[in-house]
Amino acid sequence: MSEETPLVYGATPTLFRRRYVGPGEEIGDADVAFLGIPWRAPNPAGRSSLNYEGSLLTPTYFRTNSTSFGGFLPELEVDVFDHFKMVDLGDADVVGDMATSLANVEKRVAEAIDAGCMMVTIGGNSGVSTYPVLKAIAGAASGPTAVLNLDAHHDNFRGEWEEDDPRNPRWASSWARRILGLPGVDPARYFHFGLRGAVNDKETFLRFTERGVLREHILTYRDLKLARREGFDGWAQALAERIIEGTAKVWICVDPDVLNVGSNPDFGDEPLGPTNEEVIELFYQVGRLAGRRRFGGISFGAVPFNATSLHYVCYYFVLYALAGVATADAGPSRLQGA
Ligand SMILES: [Mn+2]
Repeated sequence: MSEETPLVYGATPTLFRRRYVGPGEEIGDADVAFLGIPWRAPNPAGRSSLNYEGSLLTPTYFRTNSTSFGGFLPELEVDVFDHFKMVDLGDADVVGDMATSLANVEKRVAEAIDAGCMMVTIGGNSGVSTYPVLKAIAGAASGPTAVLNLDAHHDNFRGEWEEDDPRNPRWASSWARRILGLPGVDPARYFHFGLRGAVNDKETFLRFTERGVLREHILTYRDLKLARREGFDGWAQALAERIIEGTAKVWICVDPDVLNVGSNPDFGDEPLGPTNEEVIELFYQVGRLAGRRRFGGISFGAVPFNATSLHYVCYYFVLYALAGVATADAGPSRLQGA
């Protein structure tokens, strides 16, 4: 680790103190590119503005909280940054006009993909921080792209973004359906893990299946419960195999409300969710099976800026997914049986 901390803007450090690459600058031989996407969804009536207005601040806080983290995971004996060079691209320009914001995000991601990078992104809310990221990844892939989306909620209301009221865009409640029409995204390769609870309505499954998603790819708490009974690690590996089979790329997306309400002290939304440990294992397995060629990236939406312990959890998600990629085909999972 260099002695001097690279800075994004003012005294804000880069993620994990990696090299900063501003707009138009050379990405060079980086393997992983991080991009902040500070877009806020309009907060719905009756819900806390922290997850909406507050998420504008998340990329900056996420970077600042990361400075004590390196890339070495003693429990795997893998240093992610020995395998992969990561750069921080700063934040995408999110502006008042939706089409411009989407294009700005897509351009930064496409440049990094062109340079051969896997992506790590953080919003902001889902929608602007997810749709154009996946668009760029899937658009550059040589075949179909699979999606592994972790969310307690469907986020799949009908309607396209061009139909939104510009002053009240509906991305946060619609993005998971909107991505299914992106070129290169195969709805039959969309996997949703952790869906549960009564925020979801009766048409939750229908709005996915009518767009080509397979019902058996929507994994609820009932699947998680069965997985625990038969052994979560083996189940996660089998799921990762199903996701990766026949795909050119895989992209992971995380809404942190997927985590069980007791998972960390700073944030919780719903009970009956996966634990941090279970999500970490799943991402590690997906990384291992995808490998460098097929791992497209991992994106986070709706992470509150002040949920510091949740940020720490997200670093594990990133580092374990990348550790999986780094040790792809290196033999059996080191977590299994541990
Ligand atoms: Mn959610």
